[in-house]
Amino acid sequence: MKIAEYIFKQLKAHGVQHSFGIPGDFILPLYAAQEASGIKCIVMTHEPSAGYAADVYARLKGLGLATVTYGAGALNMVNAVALAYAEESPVLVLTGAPEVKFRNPNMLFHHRVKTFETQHNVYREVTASSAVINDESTAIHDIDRVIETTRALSRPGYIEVPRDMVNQKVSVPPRSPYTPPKRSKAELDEAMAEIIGRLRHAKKPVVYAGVELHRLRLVDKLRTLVERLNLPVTTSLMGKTVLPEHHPNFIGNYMGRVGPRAVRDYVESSDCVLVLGQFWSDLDTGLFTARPNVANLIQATTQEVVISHHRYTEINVADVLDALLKARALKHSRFQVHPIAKEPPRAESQGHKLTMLGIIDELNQFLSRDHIVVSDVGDCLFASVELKADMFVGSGYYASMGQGVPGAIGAQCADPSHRPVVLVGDGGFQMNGVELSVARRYGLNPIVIIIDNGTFATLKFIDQDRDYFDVPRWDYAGVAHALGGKGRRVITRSEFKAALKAADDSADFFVIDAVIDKNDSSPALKRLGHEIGLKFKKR
Ligand SMILES: Cc1ncc(C[n+]2csc(CCOP(=O)(O)OP(=O)(O)O)c2C)c(N)n1
Repeated sequence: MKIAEYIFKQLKAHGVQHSFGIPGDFILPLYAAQEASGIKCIVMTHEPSAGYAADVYARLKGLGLATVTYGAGALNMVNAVALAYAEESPVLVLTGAPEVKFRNPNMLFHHRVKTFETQHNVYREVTASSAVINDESTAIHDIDRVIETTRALSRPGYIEVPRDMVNQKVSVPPRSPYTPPKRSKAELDEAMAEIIGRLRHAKKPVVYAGVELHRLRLVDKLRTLVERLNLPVTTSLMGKTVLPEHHPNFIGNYMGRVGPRAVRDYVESSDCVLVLGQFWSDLDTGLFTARPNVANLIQATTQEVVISHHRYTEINVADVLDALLKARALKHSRFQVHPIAKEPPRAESQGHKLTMLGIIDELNQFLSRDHIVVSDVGDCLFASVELKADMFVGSGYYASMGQGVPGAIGAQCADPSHRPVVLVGDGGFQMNGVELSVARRYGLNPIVIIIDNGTFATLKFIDQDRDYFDVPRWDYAGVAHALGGKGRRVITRSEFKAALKAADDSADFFVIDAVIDKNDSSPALKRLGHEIGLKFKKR
């Protein structure tokens, strides 16, 4: 079998049906093989977008593929792959390269930087596994290793195939699949005795569920567990929709003093917080203001299990979930989901003009089980704390602007049964909103809501108003029309509501230019600004 045939056959076996990229001369033979394999390449306008689209595709399908040319292409995508690494998304980067036989240091092929290896060296920093396929005898082993590691660790992988290796024939040895690290039964027994003991005696337990459950494909097990034991569940921004938010056991997003007060009170008054697959970053914890009492914490991640102050390093969150589901001692346990205190009514201060609060409230009425929300970075991400969604994707940790529109393309390719609703700031949209022309070309129809405040509001709330935060005003509805879709500018809440209805009725992509005041923001961004003021501004 030819090397390229083998790569695409393996990727298809893992459910990959699309790739995202831009062709270039060093990757043309791979593109031809990709086409022959039946994997459809979505050609984006710019490589960072290919990375973002592959990332969101990977989050939803368990493996995503970005196919980019050597140097100018692959190096142009590094930031998006860094995001995927930081947020544990299994993206495979497949790149072409100059022929092995021409790799003489004195030969200056175009797109080369320092050496032929520069690109691979850069990618080593943002991937969990990588290989340059320059030897037929190890090719199959290397390809298997990178694909399996990408899946198992849910972190990007990198395969570079020089042009003269693409169609080399290799024999395929019997597969030696990835062997996961050994688990300790003794550790698991001891930890479970403690976890079950704590749970059984808990008066007000709560599950704080994180994004790793999604990446490790454990969301069904989480749901079974919380329904069986009737456990309340909170998530952070990163873990948003690990449990669909219309589920009766969901109590809201927990982000310390930046999230809703009632959720914070619930979690911080719990005597047993079962933290599953959560990593504690600054944004996710509301600048580390999420501080449940460590003595009440049971934390299980992909790496270890920590109970109060002691840790077990040879078991992980998957082991704990499995053991909890099997635990006979919990068979008759049913806990209580205490009612969440109602938030005080929110004042719409600006008459009938559209505000962030109005946008959130209207979206909460509009969003259904048929939508997936893809949020860019900016106040739209903070506003999402108060959005009730069943499917949500956002860069809540690495926080790279520009993921929204291309991410929606990846989302709709991965799951055509959910129409993407993109939330994006005007700054974020100006980075790569033009990818909507790609959406149109491939028959995709996201609804794109641009929070048009004429400024980098997030930075303004963190710092103060500055000229260099201004975002030039564009005619976004006009841009949508020029790219072949529909668009509408709205300045009142009722216009926004009507635009959502029109977007819902439209089969084309639909841009809603939601104009709000420059000084307006979501409640969460206001709270974040306040916390930043307390922590950093006085320095
Ligand atoms: C790729 C990238 N560049 C720069 C930043 C820094 N940054 C964080 S928020 C922000 C402003 C976002 O502006 P906009 O998209 O208009 O959203 P708003 O804050 O106004 O809601 C910037 C520039 C970033 N997070 N990502």
